[in-house]
Amino acid sequence: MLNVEHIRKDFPILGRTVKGKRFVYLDSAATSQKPLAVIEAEVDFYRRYNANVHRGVYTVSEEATAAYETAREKVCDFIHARRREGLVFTRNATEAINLVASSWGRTNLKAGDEILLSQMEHHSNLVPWQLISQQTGAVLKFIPLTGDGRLDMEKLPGLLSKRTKFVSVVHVSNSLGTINPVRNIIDAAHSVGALVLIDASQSVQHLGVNVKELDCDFIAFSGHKMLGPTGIGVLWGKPAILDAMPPYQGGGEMISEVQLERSTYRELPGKFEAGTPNIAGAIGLGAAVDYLSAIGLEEIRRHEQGLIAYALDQIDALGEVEIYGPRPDRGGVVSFNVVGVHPHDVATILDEYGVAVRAGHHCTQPLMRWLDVPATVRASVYLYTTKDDLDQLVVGLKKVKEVFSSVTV
Ligand code: 7TS
Repeated sequence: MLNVEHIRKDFPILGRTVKGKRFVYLDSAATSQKPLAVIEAEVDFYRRYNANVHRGVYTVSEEATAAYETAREKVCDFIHARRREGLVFTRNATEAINLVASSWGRTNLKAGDEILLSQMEHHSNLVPWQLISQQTGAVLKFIPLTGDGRLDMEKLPGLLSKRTKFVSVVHVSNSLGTINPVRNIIDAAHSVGALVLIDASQSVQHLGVNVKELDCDFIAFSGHKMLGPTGIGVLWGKPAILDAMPPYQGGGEMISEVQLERSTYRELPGKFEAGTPNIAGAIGLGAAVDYLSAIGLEEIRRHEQGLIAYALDQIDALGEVEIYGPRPDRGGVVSFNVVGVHPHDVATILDEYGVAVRAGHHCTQPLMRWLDVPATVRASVYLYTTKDDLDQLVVGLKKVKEVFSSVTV
């Protein structure tokens, strides 16, 4: 059992109030809160050993470089990646996916090739592929959904052929909470010779990801959803594949030798890290990984499953609420609508109760169209969430129903 009260003390922001109420943060799928260990790791870098990396021969720069590279090793261990060359620090998951779509796509795709995505992708795993499809003539295909919001795996074989060159799918849906059978998708894609990217933005911090077991070719995720700072993300790729890809951005840091007309590039992963990186962010992410590892993802997952089951029961019991996504197994999100009430109105009233939820399309507009709603309310939990938080959500939702039933009468 997680000692949540103890954990909460590590997150200073959870002690604040909003509109005179206890702050209830139910938007961890958008970004997680940060423990003191992460905040202090960043501050410590700036206070004690701030210098640029990979260039200074002086002590402080060497310390900064060592800390940056140690962070890379920590993240590698966290995702069970054997070789640090495969781990590229990016700004976020979005940049990681753009890197692959652009660098791999420009080099390897041609008219008539196919890229397979799904209907539940975040815009970050959709728009970069649209751009590359427009540039290369490659065709986008989509795995459709079943009625309860899972990938329709029966349709998968019919969507894969030797024309399929790349498959990019989300591990856990940020809007529905669906946990996708990525291992099966990876195996099926590999059997037709396609490469696979897994968008692990909503899974690496909850379920964990083992790149060795999954045998995926790339994974992408953001630091800020896993207790780390904003502005730091990860692309992990199989080193042999990354090595064969051209640089994504050019500039300092990523070169070996520069002539006026042409250049040679650094070895992996430097080739893909142009310019001064987010040193403090990487160090903060390393601290986040340490924090999560010390607690253990299995414990966190068990805690979240209890919370989600409780939330589903409580929200269901309110009546006149539509809940989206599969049950019972899902990630740490509950998306729903109070019948007849716009999600933004729900979120605004909840804010009066100190409750932060996201209302909107969650950057999954095609999925919203499939649900046939403009938007949903989404409550998402993490290791610091309590049943009291969910009770406060329910109190707020009762108020929403009360306010809107009097409006319609
Ligand atoms: N993929 C998934 C599945 C996501 O949930 C998100 C962010 C991203 C990619 C992009 O991450 P970024 O850090 O590069 O922006 N999802 C959300 C969300 O659900 N609410 O706010 C951001």
